[in-house]
Amino acid sequence: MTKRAFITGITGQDGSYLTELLLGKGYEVHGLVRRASTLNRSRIDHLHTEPNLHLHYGDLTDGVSLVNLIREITPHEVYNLGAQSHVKVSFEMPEYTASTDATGTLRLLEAIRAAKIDCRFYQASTSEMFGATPPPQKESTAFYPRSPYGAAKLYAHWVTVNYREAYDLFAVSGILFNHESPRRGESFVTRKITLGVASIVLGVTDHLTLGNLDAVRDWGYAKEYVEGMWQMLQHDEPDDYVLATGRGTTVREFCEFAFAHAGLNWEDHVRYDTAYERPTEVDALIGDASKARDVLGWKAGTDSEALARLMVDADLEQMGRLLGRNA
Ligand code: NDP
Ligand code: GDR
Repeated sequence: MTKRAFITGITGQDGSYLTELLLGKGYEVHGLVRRASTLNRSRIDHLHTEPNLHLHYGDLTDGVSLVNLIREITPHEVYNLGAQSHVKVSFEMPEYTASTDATGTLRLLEAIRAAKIDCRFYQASTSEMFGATPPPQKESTAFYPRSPYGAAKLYAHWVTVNYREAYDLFAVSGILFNHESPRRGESFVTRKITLGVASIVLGVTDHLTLGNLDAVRDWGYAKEYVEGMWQMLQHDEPDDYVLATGRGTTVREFCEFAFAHAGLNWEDHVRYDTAYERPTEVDALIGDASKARDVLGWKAGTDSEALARLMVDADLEQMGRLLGRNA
């Protein structure tokens, strides 16, 4: 039997890697795409001739579209990756963030419940839910979100747990720490840094402007994390799992790794601007993923230094090609 998966957020970083993974496993993949005045599908463009990939217009803020799609597709697995995922932007668009990330999850769960289908549900939860609680953080650590994004995701997490307990839905919440790749959105700090390095090497600019360099994050490689999402849905019992590398790195250290890989000294090129600070910051996130390792056999294989190198290489290659130059 061909399994059908429905992915919200298919055009995002994780959605694109997950689609590749599921197509490779023989799934029929259905993805939710938002209508925009320009096509926003660059991360999945290379898959457009795949006969098992189907895209549908819809939005997490539009409950009717979700009800219709779930009824039409009758998926065996639903991955809810769609979100307004930028923490700083959530301070500027708190209501929209709540509608997409919190109520959007509720809308999707209700659509599944109303369709009365037997389907497994994955919720893209986040280490941002731990917020101010000091590391190491694991599944039983107390939540203390520090942004409208973190608070919205916490609602989505708890409503996922509630639907599991109330309606016996196979619903899991993957509490993922930061994960990056060459497909990472350009305004997240790792990608901003690696793009900055490529721009400096190729002579497009001579500096990069950042905010808080002291924040500690646990950065892993997105391609490995989507494997963990899939593994959570294949397990016998629905449960919640942290995915992380277990290593903390400051933004400053990530700069060091990325600039050094291109033979540069970060201090010669990085400037500071308060505009990139947040009203409330999350100081340190370092995950303990031992439950995922013990129960699922999942383990991160790429640390922040290797990640910085692979992202710099990809940006140099891509930007060099665009500019018609070699790095
Ligand atoms: P991205 O920002 O790369 O992708 C977000 C996706 O959500 C895009 O496909 C976007 O569509 C879609 N989207 C945004 N708003 C809506 C909406 N209103 N209705 C439907 N779809 C919408 O995120 P990532 O791939 O990095 O992350 C995937 C998920 O995992 C997100 O929920 C994120 O919050 C969560 N997460 C991410 C972590 C990370 O480190 N990457 C860590 C922990 C959790 P469009 O392309 O049209 O903008
Ligand atoms: P984060 O990622 O907020 O952890 O959320 P981001 O890369 O935006 O910030 C990480 C840390 O870097 C500091 N920082 C800057 N951040 C950005 N974006 N731009 C800058 O110029 C800059 N300078 C310093 C930030 O203050 C912060 O401390 C990501 C998202 O993917 C969420 O969706 C996800 O849930 C979490 O990771 C886990």
